[in-house]
Amino acid sequence: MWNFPLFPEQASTTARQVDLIFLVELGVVVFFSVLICALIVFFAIRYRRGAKVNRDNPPIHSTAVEIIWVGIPLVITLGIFVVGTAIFFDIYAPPGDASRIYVVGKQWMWKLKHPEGKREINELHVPVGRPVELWMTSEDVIHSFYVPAFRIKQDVLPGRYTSIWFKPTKPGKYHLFCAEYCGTNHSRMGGWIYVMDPAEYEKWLTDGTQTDGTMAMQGKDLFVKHHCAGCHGVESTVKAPKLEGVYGSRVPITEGNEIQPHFVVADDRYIRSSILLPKSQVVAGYAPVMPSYQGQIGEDDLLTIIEYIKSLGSKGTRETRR
Ligand code: HEC
Ligand SMILES: [Cu+2]
Repeated sequence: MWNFPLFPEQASTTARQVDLIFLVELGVVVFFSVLICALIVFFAIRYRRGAKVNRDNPPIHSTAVEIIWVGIPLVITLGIFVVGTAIFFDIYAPPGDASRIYVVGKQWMWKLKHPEGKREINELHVPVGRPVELWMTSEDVIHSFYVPAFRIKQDVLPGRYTSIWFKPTKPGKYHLFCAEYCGTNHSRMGGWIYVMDPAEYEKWLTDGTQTDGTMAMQGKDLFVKHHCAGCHGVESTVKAPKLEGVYGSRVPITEGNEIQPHFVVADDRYIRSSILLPKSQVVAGYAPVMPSYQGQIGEDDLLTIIEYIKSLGSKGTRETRR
């Protein structure tokens, strides 16, 4: 715009949509404010005391006027509602080809992880023009992931996964903030998003000192380290479900005295709660012998283990193992 930055830069596809609806609303508000103020002034002058105007038979009812002043605002507000809702749904439904970045908020920093294994703190590198889904949770209190230039802001909650996505449109360096007061150093909980040229990004992603492999590979190590493999592994003598193909499948669950199982979809949230609260949803046909890992595995490692379980195959392949 001008040199006086009323708006942060527009650096994502969402930014354009959000600004569009904002400006339309602002325009509507300004238009009606000016119109109403002008009419007030006009009538105040025209019908001021002593003015020689005709005051006989003032109209006290006009159906036409009433229809107009209900109808026009109705159409305008419904229009804003429809467009706003469409944008809202769009912001929360990542496109199929979005790549995931895992985010853990923690007093007072952002920990970010790429599925390729690369870790970052308070910095995120992404390629331009490719949609990115942020899959987020908090290690402690409520935080909020806020990138003004992308016009995205999403609360990051302990004990829950939330997500939002963006598609950067311009290479550059953009501010990242925490937008939820989260304690003493809240104001310093921020960083930068680096939007890079795709080729440069590939280079950034693959060079470096980290050698512990992709997230799935790291997850496999954790799977062994926490003795999950002792029960879920191929050589296990414990009767535990194999995890190949579980991701995205429909899992039969029996609760309490239920005889007929009901089905739940094994998404990230299900797998997380399977690890932390295994007794809350016991797979039909198995004994509730899995120990709870609450307090023993951090959010970071949980995401990493889930990424490993995902890598074991998803939806559809599961039937073959039973
Ligand atoms: C003592 C043996 C044991 C250990 C150790 C164990 N599990 Fe389990 N796990 C089970 C059993 C038995 C079930 C099925 C009953 C249930 O749902 O609790 C299960 C269920 C699951 C499920 C749900 C599977 C499905 O088909 O829906 C997941 C996911 C899972 N475990 C992951 C893990 C992870 C990750 C670890 C390590 C952090 C782990 N388990 C450690 C025995 C174990
Ligand atoms: Cu915070």
